[in-house]
Amino acid sequence: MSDIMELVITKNTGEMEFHQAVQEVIETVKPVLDRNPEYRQAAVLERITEPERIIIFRVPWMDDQGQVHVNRGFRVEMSSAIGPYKGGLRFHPSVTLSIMKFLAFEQVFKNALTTLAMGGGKGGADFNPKGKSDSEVMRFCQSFMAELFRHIGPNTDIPAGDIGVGAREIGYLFGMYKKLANEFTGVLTGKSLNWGGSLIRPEATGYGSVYFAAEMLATRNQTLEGKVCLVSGAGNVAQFTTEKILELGGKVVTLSDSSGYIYDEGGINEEKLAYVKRLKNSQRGRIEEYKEKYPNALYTKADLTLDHNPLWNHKAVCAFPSATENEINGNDAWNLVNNGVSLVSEGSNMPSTPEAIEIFIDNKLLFAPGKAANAGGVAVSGLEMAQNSMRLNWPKEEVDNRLKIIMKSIHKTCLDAAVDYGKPGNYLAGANIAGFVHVVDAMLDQGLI
Ligand code: NDP
Ligand code: 2IT
Repeated sequence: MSDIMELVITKNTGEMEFHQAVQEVIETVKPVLDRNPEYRQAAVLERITEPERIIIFRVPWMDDQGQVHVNRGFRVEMSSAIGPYKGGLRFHPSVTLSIMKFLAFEQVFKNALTTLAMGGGKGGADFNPKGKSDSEVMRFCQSFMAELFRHIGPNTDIPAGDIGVGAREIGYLFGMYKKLANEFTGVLTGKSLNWGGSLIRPEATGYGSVYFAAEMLATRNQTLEGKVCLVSGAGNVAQFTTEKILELGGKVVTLSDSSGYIYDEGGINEEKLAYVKRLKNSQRGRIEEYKEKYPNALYTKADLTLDHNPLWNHKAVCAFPSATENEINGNDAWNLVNNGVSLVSEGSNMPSTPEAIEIFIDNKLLFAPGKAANAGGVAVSGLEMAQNSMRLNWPKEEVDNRLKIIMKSIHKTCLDAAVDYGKPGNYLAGANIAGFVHVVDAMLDQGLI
Protein backbone atom coordinates (compact mmCIF):
# COMPACT_ATOMS: atom_id res chain seq x y z
CA MET A 1 0.00 0.00 0.00
CA SER A 2 1.23 3.50 -0.82
CA ASP A 3 2.36 5.85 1.97
CA ILE A 4 -0.37 8.31 1.11
CA MET A 5 -3.06 5.61 1.35
CA GLU A 6 -1.73 4.60 4.76
CA LEU A 7 -1.92 8.22 5.83
CA VAL A 8 -5.51 8.56 4.57
CA ILE A 9 -6.56 5.40 6.43
CA THR A 10 -4.88 6.54 9.66
CA LYS A 11 -6.33 10.03 9.51
CA ASN A 12 -9.83 8.90 8.54
CA THR A 13 -10.27 5.83 10.70
CA GLY A 14 -13.08 3.49 9.73
CA GLU A 15 -14.30 5.61 6.82
CA MET A 16 -14.46 2.69 4.41
CA GLU A 17 -16.30 4.39 1.54
CA PHE A 18 -13.94 7.36 1.65
CA HIS A 19 -10.92 5.03 1.62
CA GLN A 20 -12.41 3.16 -1.36
CA ALA A 21 -12.95 6.32 -3.41
CA VAL A 22 -9.48 7.70 -2.58
CA GLN A 23 -7.72 4.40 -3.26
CA GLU A 24 -9.18 4.20 -6.76
CA VAL A 25 -8.04 7.70 -7.65
CA ILE A 26 -4.58 7.33 -6.11
CA GLU A 27 -3.94 4.08 -7.97
CA THR A 28 -4.98 5.49 -11.34
CA VAL A 29 -3.15 8.82 -11.09
CA LYS A 30 0.21 7.31 -10.12
CA PRO A 31 1.58 7.69 -13.69
CA VAL A 32 0.70 11.40 -13.58
CA LEU A 33 2.79 11.87 -10.44
CA ASP A 34 5.63 9.86 -11.95
CA ARG A 35 5.61 12.13 -14.99
CA ASN A 36 5.28 15.35 -12.94
CA PRO A 37 7.57 15.20 -9.89
CA GLU A 38 6.60 18.78 -8.94
CA TYR A 39 3.19 17.41 -7.92
CA ARG A 40 4.80 15.29 -5.20
CA GLN A 41 6.88 18.22 -3.98
CA ALA A 42 3.63 20.20 -3.69
CA ALA A 43 1.98 17.32 -1.76
CA VAL A 44 -1.04 17.42 -4.06
CA LEU A 45 -2.38 14.02 -2.92
CA GLU A 46 -2.22 15.01 0.74
CA ARG A 47 -4.01 18.25 -0.10
CA ILE A 48 -6.83 16.87 -2.27
CA THR A 49 -7.65 14.14 0.25
CA GLU A 50 -8.09 16.67 3.07
CA PRO A 51 -11.43 18.52 2.81
CA GLU A 52 -11.13 22.31 2.82
CA ARG A 53 -13.89 22.42 5.42
CA ILE A 54 -16.43 20.09 7.06
CA ILE A 55 -19.55 21.32 8.81
CA ILE A 56 -21.44 18.90 11.10
CA PHE A 57 -24.56 20.06 12.87
CA ARG A 58 -27.60 19.07 14.93
CA VAL A 59 -30.96 19.02 13.14
CA PRO A 60 -33.83 18.90 15.64
CA TRP A 61 -37.39 18.62 14.30
CA MET A 62 -40.85 17.74 15.52
CA ASP A 63 -43.07 15.03 14.02
CA ASP A 64 -46.83 15.32 13.52
CA GLN A 65 -47.49 13.84 16.97
CA GLY A 66 -45.34 16.44 18.71
CA GLN A 67 -42.44 14.06 19.31
CA VAL A 68 -39.00 15.65 18.90
CA HIS A 69 -36.31 13.92 16.81
CA VAL A 70 -32.66 14.76 16.26
CA ASN A 71 -30.69 14.03 13.10
CA ARG A 72 -27.13 14.84 12.12
CA GLY A 73 -26.52 17.22 9.23
CA PHE A 74 -23.33 17.46 7.15
CA ARG A 75 -21.74 19.60 4.48
CA VAL A 76 -18.31 18.57 3.24
CA GLU A 77 -16.66 21.38 1.27
CA MET A 78 -13.94 19.36 -0.40
CA SER A 79 -12.35 21.61 -3.01
CA SER A 80 -12.87 25.11 -4.38
CA ALA A 81 -9.91 24.93 -6.76
CA ILE A 82 -11.92 25.51 -9.93
CA GLY A 83 -15.11 27.12 -8.64
CA PRO A 84 -17.51 27.39 -5.69
CA TYR A 85 -18.31 24.14 -3.86
CA LYS A 86 -21.03 22.29 -5.77
CA GLY A 87 -22.77 19.00 -5.11
CA GLY A 88 -25.94 17.39 -3.87
CA LEU A 89 -27.60 16.74 -0.53
CA ARG A 90 -28.55 13.19 0.46
CA PHE A 91 -31.25 12.39 3.03
CA HIS A 92 -31.00 8.70 3.87
CA PRO A 93 -30.59 6.77 7.14
CA SER A 94 -27.28 5.32 5.88
CA VAL A 95 -25.63 8.77 5.70
CA THR A 96 -22.35 8.99 7.65
CA LEU A 97 -19.32 11.25 7.47
CA SER A 98 -17.58 8.57 5.37
CA ILE A 99 -20.39 8.53 2.79
CA MET A 100 -20.39 12.34 2.63
CA LYS A 101 -16.63 12.46 2.17
CA PHE A 102 -16.54 9.82 -0.55
CA LEU A 103 -19.30 11.61 -2.45
CA ALA A 104 -17.63 15.02 -2.05
CA PHE A 105 -14.30 13.56 -3.20
CA GLU A 106 -15.87 12.01 -6.32
CA GLN A 107 -17.70 15.26 -6.99
CA VAL A 108 -14.45 17.25 -7.26
CA PHE A 109 -13.20 15.25 -10.26
CA LYS A 110 -16.65 14.83 -11.80
CA ASN A 111 -17.25 18.56 -11.77
CA ALA A 112 -13.83 19.19 -13.31
CA LEU A 113 -14.73 16.83 -16.17
CA THR A 114 -17.82 18.89 -17.04
CA THR A 115 -15.48 21.81 -17.95
CA LEU A 116 -17.76 24.15 -15.96
CA ALA A 117 -16.37 26.25 -13.09
CA MET A 118 -17.54 24.18 -10.13
CA GLY A 119 -15.59 22.95 -7.11
CA GLY A 120 -16.75 19.88 -5.19
CA GLY A 121 -18.89 19.37 -2.10
CA LYS A 122 -21.59 17.13 -0.72
CA GLY A 123 -23.97 17.19 2.20
CA GLY A 124 -27.01 15.63 3.73
CA ALA A 125 -28.38 14.02 6.83
CA ASP A 126 -29.17 10.61 8.30
CA PHE A 127 -32.85 11.49 8.02
CA ASN A 128 -35.23 8.97 6.45
CA PRO A 129 -37.91 10.73 4.38
CA LYS A 130 -39.72 7.41 3.85
CA GLY A 131 -43.12 7.33 5.57
CA LYS A 132 -42.89 10.98 6.66
CA SER A 133 -45.71 13.42 5.92
CA ASP A 134 -45.07 16.49 3.76
CA SER A 135 -45.24 18.66 6.89
CA GLU A 136 -42.63 16.54 8.65
CA VAL A 137 -40.34 16.73 5.63
CA MET A 138 -40.88 20.50 5.50
CA ARG A 139 -40.03 20.97 9.19
CA PHE A 140 -36.94 18.82 8.77
CA CYS A 141 -35.79 20.79 5.71
CA GLN A 142 -36.37 24.10 7.49
CA SER A 143 -34.37 23.00 10.53
CA PHE A 144 -31.59 21.67 8.28
CA MET A 145 -31.41 24.97 6.38
CA ALA A 146 -31.58 27.04 9.59
CA GLU A 147 -27.95 26.00 10.13
CA LEU A 148 -26.74 25.33 6.57
CA PHE A 149 -27.74 28.76 5.22
CA ARG A 150 -24.82 30.54 6.89
CA HIS A 151 -22.29 28.31 5.11
CA ILE A 152 -23.64 28.43 1.55
CA GLY A 153 -24.35 31.07 -1.11
CA PRO A 154 -24.55 31.42 -4.89
CA ASN A 155 -20.83 32.23 -5.09
CA THR A 156 -19.71 30.03 -2.17
CA ASP A 157 -21.44 26.67 -2.11
CA ILE A 158 -24.45 25.58 -4.16
CA PRO A 159 -26.20 22.37 -3.02
CA ALA A 160 -28.67 20.30 -5.08
CA GLY A 161 -30.50 16.98 -4.78
CA ASP A 162 -29.29 13.41 -4.41
CA ILE A 163 -30.89 10.31 -2.84
CA GLY A 164 -33.99 11.36 -0.89
CA VAL A 165 -33.75 14.98 -1.99
CA GLY A 166 -35.91 15.84 -5.01
CA ALA A 167 -38.08 18.75 -6.12
CA ARG A 168 -40.16 18.76 -2.90
CA GLU A 169 -37.15 18.97 -0.58
CA ILE A 170 -35.34 21.53 -2.75
CA GLY A 171 -38.48 23.70 -2.57
CA TYR A 172 -38.63 23.62 1.23
CA LEU A 173 -34.87 24.16 1.55
CA PHE A 174 -34.95 27.10 -0.86
CA GLY A 175 -37.91 28.73 0.90
CA MET A 176 -36.07 28.69 4.21
CA TYR A 177 -32.81 29.97 2.67
CA LYS A 178 -34.66 32.83 1.01
CA LYS A 179 -36.31 33.82 4.28
CA LEU A 180 -33.11 33.70 6.35
CA ALA A 181 -30.78 35.33 3.82
CA ASN A 182 -33.42 37.78 2.57
CA GLU A 183 -32.35 37.19 -1.01
CA PHE A 184 -33.66 35.27 -4.03
CA THR A 185 -30.60 33.76 -5.68
CA GLY A 186 -29.56 30.57 -7.41
CA VAL A 187 -28.21 29.10 -4.17
CA LEU A 188 -29.66 25.66 -4.87
CA THR A 189 -30.07 23.82 -8.19
CA GLY A 190 -32.79 21.38 -9.12
CA LYS A 191 -35.36 24.08 -8.43
CA SER A 192 -38.85 23.82 -9.90
CA LEU A 193 -39.34 25.36 -13.32
CA ASN A 194 -41.61 28.21 -12.30
CA TRP A 195 -39.14 29.71 -9.80
CA GLY A 196 -35.70 29.45 -11.30
CA GLY A 197 -35.18 25.81 -12.24
CA SER A 198 -33.75 24.69 -15.56
CA LEU A 199 -35.50 22.56 -18.14
CA ILE A 200 -33.82 19.14 -18.45
CA ARG A 201 -32.26 19.27 -14.94
CA PRO A 202 -34.55 16.47 -13.66
CA GLU A 203 -33.72 14.38 -16.73
CA ALA A 204 -30.03 15.28 -16.93
CA THR A 205 -28.30 12.55 -14.92
CA GLY A 206 -30.19 9.68 -16.54
CA TYR A 207 -30.10 11.15 -20.04
CA GLY A 208 -26.40 11.93 -19.64
CA SER A 209 -25.59 8.38 -18.56
CA VAL A 210 -27.32 7.03 -21.67
CA TYR A 211 -25.65 9.63 -23.95
CA PHE A 212 -22.32 8.47 -22.52
CA ALA A 213 -23.25 4.83 -23.16
CA ALA A 214 -24.20 5.67 -26.75
CA GLU A 215 -20.79 7.33 -27.23
CA MET A 216 -19.04 4.23 -25.88
CA LEU A 217 -21.06 1.93 -28.15
CA ALA A 218 -20.24 4.13 -31.14
CA THR A 219 -16.53 3.32 -30.65
CA ARG A 220 -17.52 -0.27 -31.53
CA ASN A 221 -19.89 0.80 -34.31
CA GLN A 222 -22.92 -0.13 -32.24
CA THR A 223 -26.06 1.64 -30.99
CA LEU A 224 -28.59 1.00 -28.23
CA GLU A 225 -31.21 -0.10 -30.77
CA GLY A 226 -32.63 -3.47 -29.74
CA LYS A 227 -30.25 -3.91 -26.79
CA VAL A 228 -31.61 -5.40 -23.55
CA CYS A 229 -30.67 -3.25 -20.55
CA LEU A 230 -30.67 -3.84 -16.81
CA VAL A 231 -31.41 -0.71 -14.76
CA SER A 232 -31.33 -0.61 -10.95
CA GLY A 233 -33.11 1.95 -8.78
CA ALA A 234 -36.50 3.53 -9.47
CA GLY A 235 -35.75 7.13 -8.52
CA ASN A 236 -34.67 10.17 -10.48
CA VAL A 237 -31.66 8.64 -12.23
CA ALA A 238 -33.26 5.26 -12.99
CA GLN A 239 -36.46 6.83 -14.39
CA PHE A 240 -34.75 9.12 -16.87
CA THR A 241 -32.15 6.50 -17.79
CA THR A 242 -35.04 4.23 -18.74
CA GLU A 243 -36.78 7.03 -20.64
CA LYS A 244 -33.74 7.77 -22.80
CA ILE A 245 -32.94 4.09 -23.43
CA LEU A 246 -36.50 3.63 -24.73
CA GLU A 247 -36.15 6.71 -26.93
CA LEU A 248 -32.98 5.29 -28.46
CA GLY A 249 -34.63 1.93 -29.17
CA GLY A 250 -33.30 -0.14 -26.27
CA LYS A 251 -35.31 -2.43 -24.00
CA VAL A 252 -35.28 -2.08 -20.18
CA VAL A 253 -36.25 -5.22 -18.24
CA THR A 254 -35.48 -4.35 -14.59
CA LEU A 255 -36.01 -1.63 -11.99
CA SER A 256 -35.58 -1.79 -8.21
CA ASP A 257 -35.85 -0.09 -4.87
CA SER A 258 -34.33 -0.95 -1.53
CA SER A 259 -37.04 -3.59 -0.88
CA GLY A 260 -36.57 -5.60 -4.10
CA TYR A 261 -36.62 -5.59 -7.90
CA ILE A 262 -38.93 -6.31 -10.81
CA TYR A 263 -38.03 -8.24 -13.95
CA ASP A 264 -40.33 -7.55 -16.88
CA GLU A 265 -39.19 -9.70 -19.78
CA GLY A 266 -41.55 -7.96 -22.22
CA GLY A 267 -39.85 -4.64 -21.48
CA ILE A 268 -40.81 -1.54 -19.48
CA ASN A 269 -42.43 0.59 -22.18
CA GLU A 270 -43.44 4.28 -22.02
CA GLU A 271 -46.80 3.51 -20.42
CA LYS A 272 -45.24 1.34 -17.71
CA LEU A 273 -42.55 3.96 -17.09
CA ALA A 274 -45.23 6.64 -16.65
CA TYR A 275 -46.82 4.36 -14.05
CA VAL A 276 -43.47 3.96 -12.22
CA LYS A 277 -42.99 7.76 -12.19
CA ARG A 278 -46.42 8.27 -10.64
CA LEU A 279 -45.86 5.42 -8.18
CA LYS A 280 -42.48 6.68 -7.00
CA ASN A 281 -42.78 10.47 -7.32
CA SER A 282 -46.29 11.30 -6.18
CA GLN A 283 -47.64 8.19 -4.45
CA ARG A 284 -44.22 7.43 -2.90
CA GLY A 285 -45.02 3.72 -3.24
CA ARG A 286 -42.87 0.59 -3.53
CA ILE A 287 -41.69 -1.02 -6.79
CA GLU A 288 -43.36 -4.25 -5.61
CA GLU A 289 -46.70 -2.68 -6.62
CA TYR A 290 -45.59 -2.85 -10.28
CA LYS A 291 -46.37 -6.56 -10.43
CA GLU A 292 -49.95 -5.97 -9.24
CA LYS A 293 -50.46 -3.60 -12.17
CA TYR A 294 -48.42 -5.69 -14.66
CA PRO A 295 -48.78 -9.33 -13.52
CA ASN A 296 -46.37 -10.70 -16.14
CA ALA A 297 -43.50 -9.09 -14.26
CA LEU A 298 -41.61 -11.01 -11.59
CA TYR A 299 -40.88 -9.38 -8.23
CA THR A 300 -37.98 -10.54 -6.07
CA LYS A 301 -37.58 -9.29 -2.52
CA ALA A 302 -34.15 -7.92 -1.58
CA ASP A 303 -32.19 -10.52 0.41
CA LEU A 304 -29.10 -9.08 2.05
CA THR A 305 -27.90 -12.55 3.13
CA LEU A 306 -27.18 -13.43 -0.53
CA ASP A 307 -23.61 -12.99 -1.84
CA HIS A 308 -24.98 -11.47 -5.05
CA ASN A 309 -27.88 -9.32 -6.27
CA PRO A 310 -30.13 -11.37 -8.61
CA LEU A 311 -31.05 -8.21 -10.54
CA TRP A 312 -27.63 -8.45 -12.23
CA ASN A 313 -28.17 -12.10 -13.19
CA HIS A 314 -30.29 -11.81 -16.35
CA LYS A 315 -29.40 -12.02 -20.04
CA ALA A 316 -28.67 -8.48 -21.24
CA VAL A 317 -26.16 -6.37 -23.16
CA CYS A 318 -26.02 -3.18 -21.08
CA ALA A 319 -26.20 -2.42 -17.36
CA PHE A 320 -27.06 0.94 -15.84
CA PRO A 321 -26.65 0.82 -12.03
CA SER A 322 -28.68 3.82 -10.83
CA ALA A 323 -29.47 3.21 -7.15
CA THR A 324 -26.56 3.51 -4.72
CA GLU A 325 -22.91 2.75 -3.88
CA ASN A 326 -21.44 -0.77 -3.90
CA GLU A 327 -24.52 -2.28 -5.51
CA ILE A 328 -22.39 -4.46 -7.86
CA ASN A 329 -19.87 -6.75 -6.17
CA GLY A 330 -17.42 -9.23 -7.71
CA ASN A 331 -20.06 -11.99 -7.96
CA ASP A 332 -22.49 -9.62 -9.64
CA ALA A 333 -19.77 -8.55 -12.08
CA TRP A 334 -19.14 -12.17 -13.09
CA ASN A 335 -22.87 -12.73 -13.48
CA LEU A 336 -23.06 -9.70 -15.77
CA VAL A 337 -20.11 -10.89 -17.86
CA ASN A 338 -21.48 -14.45 -18.10
CA ASN A 339 -24.90 -13.12 -19.15
CA GLY A 340 -23.40 -11.28 -22.10
CA VAL A 341 -23.25 -7.74 -20.73
CA SER A 342 -20.63 -5.72 -22.61
CA LEU A 343 -21.36 -2.21 -21.29
CA VAL A 344 -21.74 -0.75 -17.79
CA SER A 345 -22.59 2.94 -17.39
CA GLU A 346 -22.60 4.05 -13.75
CA GLY A 347 -25.55 6.36 -13.09
CA SER A 348 -25.11 6.03 -9.34
CA ASN A 349 -21.97 7.11 -7.49
CA MET A 350 -19.42 4.30 -6.93
CA PRO A 351 -21.90 1.45 -7.58
CA SER A 352 -19.17 -1.04 -8.48
CA THR A 353 -16.79 -2.42 -5.86
CA PRO A 354 -13.07 -2.48 -6.75
CA GLU A 355 -13.35 -6.25 -7.46
CA ALA A 356 -16.24 -5.64 -9.86
CA ILE A 357 -14.32 -2.90 -11.69
CA GLU A 358 -11.30 -5.16 -12.13
CA ILE A 359 -13.53 -7.86 -13.65
CA PHE A 360 -15.11 -5.37 -16.07
CA ILE A 361 -11.75 -4.04 -17.20
CA ASP A 362 -10.10 -7.49 -17.49
CA ASN A 363 -13.04 -8.68 -19.60
CA LYS A 364 -12.83 -5.64 -21.89
CA LEU A 365 -16.30 -4.29 -21.12
CA LEU A 366 -17.11 -0.71 -22.02
CA PHE A 367 -17.04 0.53 -18.43
CA ALA A 368 -17.93 4.16 -17.60
CA PRO A 369 -17.18 5.23 -14.01
CA GLY A 370 -19.81 7.34 -12.26
CA LYS A 371 -17.73 10.49 -12.23
CA ALA A 372 -17.88 10.49 -16.03
CA ALA A 373 -21.19 8.76 -16.80
CA ASN A 374 -23.37 10.56 -14.25
CA ALA A 375 -21.78 14.02 -14.64
CA GLY A 376 -24.74 15.19 -16.74
CA GLY A 377 -26.74 16.01 -13.60
CA VAL A 378 -24.23 18.38 -12.11
CA ALA A 379 -23.42 19.74 -15.58
CA VAL A 380 -27.01 20.88 -16.04
CA SER A 381 -26.91 22.22 -12.48
CA GLY A 382 -24.03 24.35 -13.75
CA LEU A 383 -26.24 25.45 -16.65
CA GLU A 384 -29.02 26.27 -14.16
CA MET A 385 -26.55 28.50 -12.28
CA ALA A 386 -25.60 30.23 -15.54
CA GLN A 387 -29.27 30.87 -16.41
CA ASN A 388 -29.96 32.16 -12.86
CA SER A 389 -27.04 34.59 -13.14
CA MET A 390 -28.37 35.92 -16.42
CA ARG A 391 -31.96 35.88 -15.14
CA LEU A 392 -33.26 34.06 -18.19
CA ASN A 393 -34.28 30.52 -19.13
CA TRP A 394 -33.01 28.55 -22.08
CA PRO A 395 -35.44 26.37 -24.04
CA LYS A 396 -35.41 22.62 -23.57
CA GLU A 397 -33.62 21.91 -26.86
CA GLU A 398 -30.81 24.28 -25.98
CA VAL A 399 -30.16 22.70 -22.56
CA ASP A 400 -30.43 19.17 -23.94
CA ASN A 401 -28.05 20.05 -26.75
CA ARG A 402 -25.53 21.49 -24.32
CA LEU A 403 -25.87 18.34 -22.18
CA LYS A 404 -25.15 16.15 -25.23
CA ILE A 405 -22.12 18.26 -26.13
CA ILE A 406 -20.79 18.06 -22.55
CA MET A 407 -21.24 14.25 -22.36
CA LYS A 408 -19.53 13.87 -25.74
CA SER A 409 -16.67 16.04 -24.55
CA ILE A 410 -16.28 14.10 -21.29
CA HIS A 411 -16.19 10.88 -23.31
CA LYS A 412 -13.42 12.25 -25.54
CA THR A 413 -11.51 13.69 -22.58
CA CYS A 414 -11.51 10.27 -20.89
CA LEU A 415 -10.36 8.46 -24.01
CA ASP A 416 -7.62 11.01 -24.77
CA ALA A 417 -6.24 10.98 -21.21
CA ALA A 418 -6.29 7.18 -21.19
CA VAL A 419 -4.25 7.06 -24.41
CA ASP A 420 -1.88 9.75 -23.15
CA TYR A 421 -1.06 7.63 -20.10
CA GLY A 422 -0.81 4.27 -21.88
CA LYS A 423 -4.24 2.86 -20.97
CA PRO A 424 -6.22 3.07 -24.22
CA GLY A 425 -9.93 2.38 -23.80
CA ASN A 426 -9.75 2.57 -19.99
CA TYR A 427 -12.41 5.15 -19.09
CA LEU A 428 -11.72 4.78 -15.37
CA ALA A 429 -8.07 5.79 -15.72
CA GLY A 430 -9.00 8.48 -18.24
CA ALA A 431 -11.67 10.08 -16.04
CA ASN A 432 -9.53 10.06 -12.91
CA ILE A 433 -6.43 11.38 -14.65
CA ALA A 434 -8.20 14.15 -16.61
CA GLY A 435 -10.20 15.33 -13.58
CA PHE A 436 -7.15 15.18 -11.33
CA VAL A 437 -4.85 17.14 -13.65
CA HIS A 438 -7.48 19.86 -14.12
CA VAL A 439 -7.97 20.33 -10.36
CA VAL A 440 -4.32 20.01 -9.35
CA ASP A 441 -3.10 22.49 -11.94
CA ALA A 442 -5.65 25.01 -10.65
CA MET A 443 -4.48 24.40 -7.07
CA LEU A 444 -0.86 24.98 -7.99
CA ASP A 445 -1.72 28.21 -9.84
CA GLN A 446 -3.41 29.56 -6.70
CA GLY A 447 -0.53 28.94 -4.28
CA LEU A 448 -0.48 27.13 -0.96
CA ILE A 449 -4.04 27.59 0.27
P1 NDP B 1 -33.57 8.83 -5.59
O1 NDP B 1 -33.75 9.04 -4.15
O2 NDP B 1 -34.45 9.52 -6.56
O3 NDP B 1 -33.68 7.27 -5.93
C1 NDP B 1 -32.82 6.36 -5.34
C2 NDP B 1 -33.25 4.96 -5.73
O4 NDP B 1 -32.27 4.02 -5.29
C3 NDP B 1 -34.54 4.54 -5.08
O5 NDP B 1 -35.19 3.63 -5.92
C4 NDP B 1 -34.07 3.87 -3.80
O6 NDP B 1 -34.98 2.94 -3.27
C5 NDP B 1 -32.81 3.19 -4.26
N1 NDP B 1 -31.86 3.11 -3.14
C6 NDP B 1 -31.40 4.14 -2.40
N2 NDP B 1 -30.57 3.71 -1.43
C7 NDP B 1 -30.55 2.38 -1.57
C8 NDP B 1 -29.89 1.37 -0.87
N3 NDP B 1 -29.07 1.65 0.18
N4 NDP B 1 -30.07 0.09 -1.30
C9 NDP B 1 -30.89 -0.19 -2.35
N5 NDP B 1 -31.55 0.74 -3.05
C10 NDP B 1 -31.38 1.99 -2.67
O7 NDP B 1 -32.03 9.16 -5.88
P2 NDP B 1 -31.31 9.44 -7.28
O8 NDP B 1 -31.96 8.67 -8.37
O9 NDP B 1 -31.16 10.89 -7.42
O10 NDP B 1 -29.86 8.85 -6.98
C11 NDP B 1 -29.46 7.53 -7.35
C12 NDP B 1 -27.96 7.46 -7.44
O11 NDP B 1 -27.51 8.37 -8.45
C13 NDP B 1 -27.19 7.83 -6.18
O12 NDP B 1 -26.01 7.07 -6.12
C14 NDP B 1 -26.83 9.31 -6.41
O13 NDP B 1 -25.70 9.68 -5.66
C15 NDP B 1 -26.52 9.25 -7.89
N6 NDP B 1 -26.55 10.52 -8.61
C16 NDP B 1 -27.66 11.31 -8.59
C17 NDP B 1 -27.69 12.49 -9.29
C18 NDP B 1 -28.90 13.35 -9.37
O14 NDP B 1 -28.86 14.34 -10.10
N7 NDP B 1 -29.99 13.03 -8.69
C19 NDP B 1 -26.51 12.95 -10.04
C20 NDP B 1 -25.43 12.00 -10.06
C21 NDP B 1 -25.46 10.86 -9.35
P3 NDP B 1 -36.06 3.38 -2.16
O15 NDP B 1 -37.19 3.97 -2.95
O16 NDP B 1 -36.38 2.11 -1.46
O17 NDP B 1 -35.36 4.37 -1.29
O1 2IT C 1 -23.82 13.24 -7.45
C1 2IT C 1 -24.17 14.24 -8.11
O2 2IT C 1 -23.49 14.67 -9.05
C2 2IT C 1 -25.43 14.91 -7.75
N1 2IT C 1 -26.13 14.44 -6.86
C3 2IT C 1 -25.84 16.19 -8.43
C4 2IT C 1 -25.11 17.36 -7.85
C5 2IT C 1 -25.55 18.70 -8.36
O3 2IT C 1 -25.03 19.68 -7.79
O4 2IT C 1 -26.38 18.81 -9.26
